[in-house]
Amino acid sequence: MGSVTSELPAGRTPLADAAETGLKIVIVGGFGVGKTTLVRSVSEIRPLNTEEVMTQAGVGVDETSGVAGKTTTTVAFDFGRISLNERMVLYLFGAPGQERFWFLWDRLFSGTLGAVVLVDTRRMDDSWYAIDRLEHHGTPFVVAVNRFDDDSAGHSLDEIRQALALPPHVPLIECDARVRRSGKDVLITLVDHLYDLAMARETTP
Ligand SMILES: Nc1nc2c(ncn2[C@@H]2O[C@H](COP(=O)(O)OP(=O)(O)OP(=O)(O)O)[C@@H](O)[C@H]2O)c(=O)[nH]1
Ligand SMILES: [Mg+2]
Repeated sequence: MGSVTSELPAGRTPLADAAETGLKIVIVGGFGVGKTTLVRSVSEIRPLNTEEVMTQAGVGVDETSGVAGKTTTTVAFDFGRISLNERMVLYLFGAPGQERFWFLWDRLFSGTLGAVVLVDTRRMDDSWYAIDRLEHHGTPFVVAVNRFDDDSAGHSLDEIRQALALPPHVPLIECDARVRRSGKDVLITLVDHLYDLAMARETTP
């Protein structure tokens, strides 16, 4: 495990004939952490996005502090696809980040093999809900810190692990959701983690 065959830019890529294993992965995290951006940058098909323009009507409802410049928000989910190798395909579901859409999450988690929690260190509190829900569902996850350019505090991964009270076995990595290679590395980390968990289950009597 570890290498991704497709280096194609996002576009229409037919699914390989040999593809036989489809894994459902969800991307969760607080409002505006870059979930849609991540699905968009790694997907080999043009992703389905349910973005809506945030309007004046959302002022006071949509929580935009810390995400100035953001003009759209996900209202249902993002959907994308990436082939990890000839046989294994990941289907990516990006969750909506705003609190008023959180009721959709539990449905989105059904049949999910694993999840990525995207974290913006400027608004770390937003990550709690995602981590709580995943732990509640027993869905394995990795945490990826999406570093924004104006992240002046520059907390180390150790500090972030402590702040989120993450157990040592949960992988924690940095990424740039805008960069395809970086997004793929996050997904590979998750798949490796799932593999390790499955192996550990097999070897425990
Ligand atoms: N500078 C910088 N901007 C980013 C990064 N990732 C995402 N963005 C921008 O941040 C904004 C929010 O990204 P989205 O992908 O819409 O965030 P989201 O998590 O899907 O948001 P909701 O679905 O509304 O919760 C967009 O304008 C992105 O271009 C990053 O790593 N660095
Ligand atoms: Mg989104």
